[in-house]
Amino acid sequence: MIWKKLLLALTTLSTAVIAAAQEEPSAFNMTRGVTEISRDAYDMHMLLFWICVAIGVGVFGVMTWSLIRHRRSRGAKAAKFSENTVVEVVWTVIPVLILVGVAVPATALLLKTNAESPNPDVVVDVHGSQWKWEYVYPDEGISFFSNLSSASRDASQLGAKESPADAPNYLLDVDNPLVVPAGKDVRLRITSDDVIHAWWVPQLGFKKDAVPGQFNNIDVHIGEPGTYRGQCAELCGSGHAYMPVVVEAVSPEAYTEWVAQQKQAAAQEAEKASAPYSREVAMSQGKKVYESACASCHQSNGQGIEGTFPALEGGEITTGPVEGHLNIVIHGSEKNPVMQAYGDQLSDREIAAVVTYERNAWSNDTGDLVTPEAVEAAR
Ligand code: HEC
Ligand SMILES: [Cu+2]
Repeated sequence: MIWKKLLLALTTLSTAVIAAAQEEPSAFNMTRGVTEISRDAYDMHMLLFWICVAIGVGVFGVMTWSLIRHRRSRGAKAAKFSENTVVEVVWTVIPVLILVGVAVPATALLLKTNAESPNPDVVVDVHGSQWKWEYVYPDEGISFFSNLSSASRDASQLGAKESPADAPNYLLDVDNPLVVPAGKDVRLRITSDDVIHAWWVPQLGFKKDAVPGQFNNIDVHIGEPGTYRGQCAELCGSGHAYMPVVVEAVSPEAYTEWVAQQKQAAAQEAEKASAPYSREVAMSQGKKVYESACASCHQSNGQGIEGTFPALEGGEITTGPVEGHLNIVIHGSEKNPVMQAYGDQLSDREIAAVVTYERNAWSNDTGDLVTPEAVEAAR
């Protein structure tokens, strides 16, 4: 047993050493990351690691040597003294010196982590919300929700056809990643719309709480283009595992192009949203709202999740009187706060569209066309 443990410890140690020497990602060590902060944190970690190794080797070396050298069979006699001022001073002073010596660079790094650049190139507001992230680019006028990818969502269902192993980057993939330019200063202003979440991407080297009513700022400078994945790191409710973070760092040129595309798409959306309201427009707009705001719980196929989220296909409310349907979407559920009030999050037209969609999608065929005026009246 003890040999197995020792062997395991030795293997772990040697892997860490080799990985450190080669700077390759290791299954045992923390990641070196892609930002200056994460690399500094990694270097600090390795420095402390080697200090601990040196202390460990020193202490256990002396202990082992003493045990062997002063064994009874060699005729060793125990010294009989209590209290030794010199020894006590030494074993107090040395650890204090080590701790202070470590605290100084660690504090300096902590301060550096929180330093804000005077002129960030891009500002993004990150909103945690049960259970997705919303990214708002105030200067570009862009905003979108980042939901769990449908492949991960489907594979997470009880009795799903796909197994988690089939979903690429299971629970670490989203429909719309956060896009930022590589090589630029990006200010993330992290907040929450409901409970406390935390925005965490290991390779960026930090984890920041998303607290309602407050912005926690952090500056990120990603050197190399790439895709970096993380998760919500604060237990935030039953969907906590289903709100991953994906950051795509792209070249500044690709970023400019992406911004232009997003703006164009937003303009097209706005045009659609102001098109005369008809059944066809309502169904297409409603499907979009449904996929981004409702499908994470009620599922794209309207089946919900048994025992947790009610099915909307053939549901009592979705095929019953329009008033009841509008009421739960606008004001939320009285019985279960997980079904939020969408009255403040969606416009009259969006609510009208999504309710129309739910009443006519899948096998629901009430034939109702719910109008924005009806929503306004029901508020
Ligand atoms: C976070 C998960 C979640 C999201 C997102 C969500 N719902 Fe719900 N929804 C629920 C839960 C839970 C209930 C059951 C509430 C109850 O028991 O009173 C519910 C109930 C409903 C019902 C009543 C169904 C019935 O037969 O009882 C409707 C209609 C509905 N939601 C529509 C929507 C719409 C429209 C959206 C998107 C704008 C949405 N929901 C988003 C969790 C969610
Ligand atoms: Cu969360």
